[in-house]
Amino acid sequence: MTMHSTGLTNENGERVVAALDQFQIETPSWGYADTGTRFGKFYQPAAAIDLGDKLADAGEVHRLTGCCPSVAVHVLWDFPAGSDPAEVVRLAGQHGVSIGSVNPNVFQDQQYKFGSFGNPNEDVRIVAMKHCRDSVELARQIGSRHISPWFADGTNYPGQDSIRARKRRFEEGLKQLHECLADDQILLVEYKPFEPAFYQTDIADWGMACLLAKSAGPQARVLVDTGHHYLAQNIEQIVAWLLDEGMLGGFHFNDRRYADDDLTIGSIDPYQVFRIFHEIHGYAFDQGGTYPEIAYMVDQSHNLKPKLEAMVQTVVVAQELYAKAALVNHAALAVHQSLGDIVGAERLLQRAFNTDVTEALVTWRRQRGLPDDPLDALRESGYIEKAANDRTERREQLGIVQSSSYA
Ligand SMILES: [Mn+2]
Repeated sequence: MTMHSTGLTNENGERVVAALDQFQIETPSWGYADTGTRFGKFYQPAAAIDLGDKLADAGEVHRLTGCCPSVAVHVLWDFPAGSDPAEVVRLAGQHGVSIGSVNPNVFQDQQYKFGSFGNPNEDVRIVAMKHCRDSVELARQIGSRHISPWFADGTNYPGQDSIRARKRRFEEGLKQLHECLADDQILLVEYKPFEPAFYQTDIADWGMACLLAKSAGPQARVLVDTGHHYLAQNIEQIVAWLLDEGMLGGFHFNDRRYADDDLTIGSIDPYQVFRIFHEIHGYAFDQGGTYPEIAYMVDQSHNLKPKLEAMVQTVVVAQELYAKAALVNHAALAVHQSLGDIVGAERLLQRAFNTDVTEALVTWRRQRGLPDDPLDALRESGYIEKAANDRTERREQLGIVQSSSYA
């Protein structure tokens, strides 16, 4: 058997390289700033103060990993009134990244106490729609293709509002929002079973998201946030169904042990992430090797781990699991499946999962002039210490207090 310079067989080495070449991950601007749980924040001296810092950090992650060329932005947090979109695009370019998905914010303001698109008050629905339409327009100005609203909508008590009326308000709202998309823009519909609403969330699962996306129009897709599922839910099955329906638009990567924990991906259950990626590689194999367009994004905001380290760790773990999943021999798998050979089929997955792809990843990185180990390189670069010093000084000048109280 000939060996590739990756330590794998030639065929497997090529599979890993081909997989990594088309796997890009968008990091979130909010993952670089001081954010935390609803109970409190633990501030980090190196946390980004403004959008410039966030873009610099995202640029550093891309410089180290070579696979994170875009940054997701939050309209309210990153584009305060009066900010110039062209200037933001220029700033991103200066840091070697581009602006990716645009996330409207219809959950933070006081008026959204009873929801946004699902709110029983039409005046609030109009305000929410205007913000979302403005976000689509902003996305168009900065050349962003993905509009990714997250709706905190739902109710906390039985009888609080009509579930069917809320459903219809969402159908109407998403349809209206879809109407203002440019031809190449995609509306991502994200779902979540609970929190902050604890009786019913208006878009609670992939089925509701899929129905709403289909009724909204041809440019709407479902966004799978890996943390937004009940315990024991088979996420790869959801992914397989969405792929088969042509409705999988993207992912928000994170891991969880209980609910929406926003832990680094693969920290709790790497085999689940592997199985999700396996469905995607299998789908592409069935399509003659063509991969569907999927927006891979990170949705994590670390309160305990150093933010930049957690981001790089997330990216390299995702790459590793994506590469492992690419090693499954789909033709052989089909044979096992047709013979009813369950053990043989399962072993193909287990063998791929247990294959050490470290060397293959190093080879891929060296060929692209990237550090062998992006996390080691980050630690050795002194970037975090420098950011901590510079930003602490700037906070003092700006009078920003990283207060220990809840904010
Ligand atoms: Mn999310």
